[in-house]
Amino acid sequence: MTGSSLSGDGMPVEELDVLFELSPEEWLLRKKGYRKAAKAIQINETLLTTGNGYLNVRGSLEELPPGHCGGMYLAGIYDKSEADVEELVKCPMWTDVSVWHEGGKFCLSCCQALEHEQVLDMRKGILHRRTTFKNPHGKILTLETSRLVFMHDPHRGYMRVKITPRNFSGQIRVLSGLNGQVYNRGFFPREQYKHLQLERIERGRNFMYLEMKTRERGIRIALGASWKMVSGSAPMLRWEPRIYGEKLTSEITIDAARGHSYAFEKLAVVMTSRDVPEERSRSMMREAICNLRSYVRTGAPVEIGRHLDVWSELWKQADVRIDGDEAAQKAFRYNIYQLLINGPAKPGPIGAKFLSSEGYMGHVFWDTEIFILPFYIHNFPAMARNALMYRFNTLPGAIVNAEKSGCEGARFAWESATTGEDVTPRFASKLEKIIRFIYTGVEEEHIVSDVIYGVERYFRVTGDEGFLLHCGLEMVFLTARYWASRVTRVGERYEIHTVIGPDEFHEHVNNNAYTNWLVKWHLRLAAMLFKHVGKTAPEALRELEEKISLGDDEPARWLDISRCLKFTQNAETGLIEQFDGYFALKDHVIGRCDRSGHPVLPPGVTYRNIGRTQLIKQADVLLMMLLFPHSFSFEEKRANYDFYEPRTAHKSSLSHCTHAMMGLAVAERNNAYRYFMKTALFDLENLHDNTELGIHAASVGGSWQTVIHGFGGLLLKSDRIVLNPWLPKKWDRLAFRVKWRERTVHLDITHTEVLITIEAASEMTLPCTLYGKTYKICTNEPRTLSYCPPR
Ligand code: IFM
Repeated sequence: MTGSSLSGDGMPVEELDVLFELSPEEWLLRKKGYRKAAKAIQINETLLTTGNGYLNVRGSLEELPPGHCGGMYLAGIYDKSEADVEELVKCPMWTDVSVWHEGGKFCLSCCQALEHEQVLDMRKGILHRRTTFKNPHGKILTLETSRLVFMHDPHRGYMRVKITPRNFSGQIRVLSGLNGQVYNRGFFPREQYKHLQLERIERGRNFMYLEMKTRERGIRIALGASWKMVSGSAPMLRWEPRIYGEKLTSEITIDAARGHSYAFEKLAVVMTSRDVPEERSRSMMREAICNLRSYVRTGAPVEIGRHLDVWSELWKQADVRIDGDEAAQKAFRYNIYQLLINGPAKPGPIGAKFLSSEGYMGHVFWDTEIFILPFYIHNFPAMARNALMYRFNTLPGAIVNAEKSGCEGARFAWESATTGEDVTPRFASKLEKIIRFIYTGVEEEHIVSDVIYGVERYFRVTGDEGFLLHCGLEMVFLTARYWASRVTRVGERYEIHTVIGPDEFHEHVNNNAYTNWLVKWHLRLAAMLFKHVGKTAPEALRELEEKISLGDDEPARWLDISRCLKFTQNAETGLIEQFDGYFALKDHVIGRCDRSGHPVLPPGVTYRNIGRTQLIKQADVLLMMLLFPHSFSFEEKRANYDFYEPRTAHKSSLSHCTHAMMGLAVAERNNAYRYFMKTALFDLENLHDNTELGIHAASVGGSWQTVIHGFGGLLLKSDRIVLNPWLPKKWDRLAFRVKWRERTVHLDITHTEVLITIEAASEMTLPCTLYGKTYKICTNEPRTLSYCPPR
């Protein structure tokens, strides 16, 4: 790049170079070399996603080589059209750029890659790429790009492109596009669904505008972009905006000199009709172009500076230092990066694949409340609230679900999208690779209480009374009402029949222990809250009683069902039967793992007959014990861990983190570390061989919980901090901070000491229990506590 050239906004280009400087190696995810296989391309696209939780863009190469599965996803934008059920819509990306010379494109599918690397700078939320192509005619050209989605302004994106012809001079055409020809993957190979139709396509002096509309709900998605050359002294020979159907490009042709670099800049704005008030949504173009203009006026360096400031604040809160274990540190940082680029800035869904792909159709599962939410609760409570507000806002859909299943109250959907009505697909080709009916939407009902578990955990840590009174309570009561109408009376007790527990290998079972335990807890919580709020906020309770026509006898009935709901545990062994009749099934244990460490099913067991065995897909009873750590003794946990762990096939990404944390709870510490590393590397090492379909968000959230709640041993109660840390041998230090009711707790843990500081606006003392011994901690005064870790 030439020295002192100026960008179109009068900003020195060097300023950008400084902003784009790579962070130290520990913050970088490097993907070197190029493999043509579609799967390899798509895995990188998933891993290198950038975003801000409103709009995320897969890390696709700008020229979109054959086999790519590029896409941009916008939080909460679903559409059904011809698909079986509503799905997250793949939107046009604004990052398309390609470089041409003598009619040929520099593309990795047709050129030799003399060098190729993509580098994700996790600290800055920037994706860099450097490729040197040699085309079939021997022409060598280097392409460098840096791109990002702004964290401070979720509607904007930026990309800088630099080209350097290495061994030739001549005309080079640099195309930048917005492409409305995007499709979601269909159910069958090669099947595609088109969810967007063209609404408007315009070009102007230095801008491109594309407006698409979702076919069913008519949500308009507007993309505006400016594309220009910002440095290099080559004469620009031509600038041609072109429209081809649903696609437009802005094409700049330059007369390039060998060895010289030329830089271009793309500024993009994305908004939907949901982001602007109804009366203005008709003139989306005006909204988008005004936004783009003001963005151009401010200029990229200023915007990038703001973006970096926000990232630095995010990491200040969320970073976790693991000293002594570089591999764990780096993998774990990547997981935090994923959580940061998916935090909902507005009330909205967090899907099981985050916004990294249309895998699982972008649907929201229990993964959100049980696995992902704790990170936000402890770091960014406002984002946690936004995730829970999605559930509150979709209560009407949950009411419809309950009605459809012949019950009262509200039933959160197993898979949820726009309205909260169940969108679980009816068929899938599951593990057994045949098309089969999916029962989870009908039977996997523990989700109803999982959501409430998330509400309770949020309230316990944040103390957000406003949310509890105005949203949480209604969720708790309506779902309690659901269970009261769902249970079956059998003699003196209640049972829950025909469900699927977290272990999805066994369908149509009665009295799944996990489900029943959660329902017991849920109904008791509902009755207790009714009593408590009746005293502390009677007015709010009265309003709610009226709103949902709460019957006088309902809370008492909840309590009665809670007490009498079946839950059995062997008094002698402490073992809990996963569901009625489970112990009578054919006993098998996992005897061996394959070369990648995946459990291998015993001879004769297939995914078709596995339901007749005791093998389970993922933690079920153990997860229940993890969620209610104080309800079970060490011996009970140990007995169940010893029984269930060897019978678990870990065919779900949710399983390993649970085993890591339970391993710590039962002194299986080496196992715990092994399970933790699997969780932390789940996508980075493509452990389930499907990372191309998106990030396993539950595993990401689970790795955070394993470090903080597991190794860090932290539990925040409403009135005290509980700590039971244990660090793996090679960890010298674990340091992090969490938010706790308007306070920030800093923890710096070694093998023998905990340095704790509770940062708060006022001076007070707060109890902290470390391995059973309680200390009074004065706020704003660092305090070192010694401990002797268990061996
Ligand atoms: O919610 C999970 C489920 O527990 C196992 N199958 C995948 C779902 C989405 O991650």
